[in-house]
Amino acid sequence: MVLVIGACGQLGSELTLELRNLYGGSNVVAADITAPKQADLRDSGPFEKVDVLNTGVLAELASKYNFTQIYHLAAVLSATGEQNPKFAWRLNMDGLFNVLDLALERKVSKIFWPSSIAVFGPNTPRQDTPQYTVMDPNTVYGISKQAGERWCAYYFEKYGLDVRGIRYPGLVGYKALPGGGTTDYAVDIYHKALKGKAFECFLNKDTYLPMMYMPDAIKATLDLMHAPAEQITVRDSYNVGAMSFAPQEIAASIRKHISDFEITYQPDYRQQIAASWPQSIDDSKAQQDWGWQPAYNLDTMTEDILLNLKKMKTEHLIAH
Ligand code: VAH
Repeated sequence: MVLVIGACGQLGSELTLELRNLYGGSNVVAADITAPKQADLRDSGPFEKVDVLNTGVLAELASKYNFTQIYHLAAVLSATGEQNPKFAWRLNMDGLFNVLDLALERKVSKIFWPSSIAVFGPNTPRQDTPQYTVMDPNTVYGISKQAGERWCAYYFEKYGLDVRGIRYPGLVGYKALPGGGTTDYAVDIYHKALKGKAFECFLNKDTYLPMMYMPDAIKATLDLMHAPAEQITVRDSYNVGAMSFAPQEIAASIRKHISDFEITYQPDYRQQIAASWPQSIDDSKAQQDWGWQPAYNLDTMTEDILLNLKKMKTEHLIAH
């Protein structure tokens, strides 16, 4: 049995559906603080209401199902975390400890935990950021992910717990709206473009960030989790990359399909967060250890998103 905590989130909703395709719907328990709104997620397998800070509920869940794998995705992201630093730290850290301790106690064979390029900071080399380098994160989210990485490595080294992690870049998907990230502009822009609306971007036009299309993020996660343990040489979290772009470039990519698409730039507090992160990532360790290779670039991502959003819109219109 597989448990996905944070199954209703941007990554969790798509990862849960893919895991259910792989292992069978009834073998993947979706858990989150609120029930899924997406019909495919709601109707494809069991759901459990879980607050990852409630150890009693987690223990009951582990007794009800005999989990062999846990994907712990629940976290407060970078932008939201800056609005409520203490809660972000508590949920991101105590939530991780609760899951690591549960996994240890119940002898869960594999745990996945998402880190982020947010572990890097203003003094980290920003081009081709190495796997091991200066890390001075200056957001609560980034600090919690850096600390979380160290604790995952500790639970592996001290207790032999098979915890695996990836430093995700900004993730771009069209199926579920993101919540509270600094890279979320890259999701919202497609929805606005398709509605024929101008898009106001909260980052400067030339703010380069490492980004990844959701299908690649899912592939990286499963490639890592399915790799033999002896191939895994990084036990904090792997750098993983796919592409880097700035808002002006995603706008140009959209204009290849929607020629009159307009964008304006109104940087807010999230500009400062983005400016502290790398612009490109060296993921050679992930390539060497478990053969990481992305499939999408900016233009093929744009084409796929706009095609599928138009299809969803048509199906929605037909269905109603
Ligand atoms: C965020 N989407 O913006 C997340 C991600 C690299 C960014 O960790 O907080």
